[in-house]
Amino acid sequence: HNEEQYLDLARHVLEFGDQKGDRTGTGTKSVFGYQMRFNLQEGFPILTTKKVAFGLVKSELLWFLRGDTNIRFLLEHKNHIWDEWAFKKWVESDEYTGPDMTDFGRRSLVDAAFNEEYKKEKRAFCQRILEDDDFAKQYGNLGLVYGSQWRSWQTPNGPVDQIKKVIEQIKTNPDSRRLIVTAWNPADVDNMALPPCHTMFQFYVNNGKLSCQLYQRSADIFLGVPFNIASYALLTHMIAHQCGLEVGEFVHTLGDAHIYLNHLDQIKEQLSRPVHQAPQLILPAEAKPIDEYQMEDIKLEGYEHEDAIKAPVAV
Ligand code: DHF
Ligand code: TMP
Repeated sequence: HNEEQYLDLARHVLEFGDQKGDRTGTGTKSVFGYQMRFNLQEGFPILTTKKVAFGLVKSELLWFLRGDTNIRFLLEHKNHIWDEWAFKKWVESDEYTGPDMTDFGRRSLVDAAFNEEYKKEKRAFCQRILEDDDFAKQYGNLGLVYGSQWRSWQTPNGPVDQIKKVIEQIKTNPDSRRLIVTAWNPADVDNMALPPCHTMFQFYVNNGKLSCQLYQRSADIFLGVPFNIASYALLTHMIAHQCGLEVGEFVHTLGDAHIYLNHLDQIKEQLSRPVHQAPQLILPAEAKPIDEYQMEDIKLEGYEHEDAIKAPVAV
C-alpha cells in the first residue's frame, strides 16, 4: 500500500532520527537522505490516517501554476497555509506600528494572551490583503518563490517558463533525460521569505507513463510532507493529462527529513490508526492549458480518512 511508504518514513525517523537543533528553535528528530515511491496507478496517494485538506493542496498548486506569488489568491480561496511568511515581512517592516510581534511563531505557543493579540493582528492583516490593492501588492507578495521560478525564472535574456518548456519537451522528446524544473535559484535565496523546500523535480516517460521525482531539501514530516506528496501526485496527473500519458510513479527524495519535537504525540497517534483505501483523482475529460484549471475541475472520489490532527507550524 502506498501510504505505508509514509508511515515507514515516520517510524524510521522516530527510531533512527538524531535529535537536532533547527532554525526555528523548536528542535527535531532528523535523518539525512530518504526515498519513498508512490505508484500512482494504485489510487491517489493522499493520506487516510489523518484528514489532509485537499482543497488547500489544490489551491496552492493552482497558485504555483499561475505563476502567482501573492497570498491574495490563496486568501480568496480561504487558504491560510502561507500567511505566517507574509505576515512576518509586514510586522518587520517600518510601516508596521501595531503591537510588537517579534518571534510570534514561538511566543504564540507559550503565551495565551500574546496568542490572542497575534491572531487578531493576523486576521486584520489578511483582511487588508483582501481589500487594499496597494497593501496587497507590497505585503502579500512572498517574493521570488515557486510560482515565479517555475513560470518566469529571470535571466538577462528575459524570463524562462520552465513549466511550458518541460511540457513541450515531454510531448516532443519523451526520452529526454533533461526534463527538469528547478525552484532553487542561488541568486535569489538570500532575499526569500522561505527558500524553496521542494527544490527541483524531474519527469521520466516510459511505456506511455509519466513519472516524477522530487528532491525536497527539507521535509517537515508531519505537516509539510503529506501536502507535498498530494501536491506532486496531482501535478504529475495534470502534466500526464496534458501530454496524453498515463501516470507512473511519484518518487519522493528527501534531504533533511525531520519530525519537530512538538509533533511527536501527533505522529504516534497517526501511526496507531487504520489505513483506508486510496481515493481516485478525477480530472476533466478534456485537458486544459496548465494554468487554466479551476478548483472545480479537480476532484477526489472516495476519500475516506481518519480525523484531522492539529499541530503547530514552526515559523
Ligand atoms: N514551515 C514548516 N515548519 N513546516 C511546513 O510544513 C511548512 N510548509 C509551508 C510553509 N512553511 C512551513 C507551506 N505548506 C500547513 C501545511 C502545508 C504548508 C503550510 C502549513 C499546515 O499548517 N497544515 C495543517 C493545517 C491546515 C489548515 O487546515 O489550515 C494540517 O493539519 O495539515
Ligand atoms: P528551513 O528553510 O529552515 O528548512 O525550514 C523550512 C521548514 O518548512 C522545514 O521544516 C521544512 C518545511 N516545509 C516542508 O516540509 N514542505 C514545504 O512544502 C515547505 C514550504 C516547507
